[in-house]
Amino acid sequence: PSDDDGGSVVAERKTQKTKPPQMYQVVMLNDDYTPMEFVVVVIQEFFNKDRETATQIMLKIHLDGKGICGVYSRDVAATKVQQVQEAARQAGHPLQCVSEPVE
Ligand code: TYC
Repeated sequence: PSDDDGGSVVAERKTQKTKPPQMYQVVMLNDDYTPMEFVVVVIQEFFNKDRETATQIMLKIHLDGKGICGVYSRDVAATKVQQVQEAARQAGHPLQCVSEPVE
């Protein structure tokens, strides 16, 4: 028995075949009812931000109407949106977030 594959060699690609995957930003939307503290906790919990960063993002959303909480592959972004929607639903807050392709 031997590890030798018999000498076959897979040619190295000289040009890149695949593009990097489309990334999606998860955008949180402002509303008049969701408590600031709830938004900060959600951003910390689901977007892995420290409290200071989460507070800055929340205030940006509050002032600008929306803000990016993170950028992920399509599936991960969709999961984040679902997690936020479920947490908001459970708490009875109207907090909304969407995912959209970057660029
Ligand atoms: N505007 C809300 C308030 O004044 C706070 C808030 C911030 C709500 C961000 C949603 O995504 C949001 N209580």
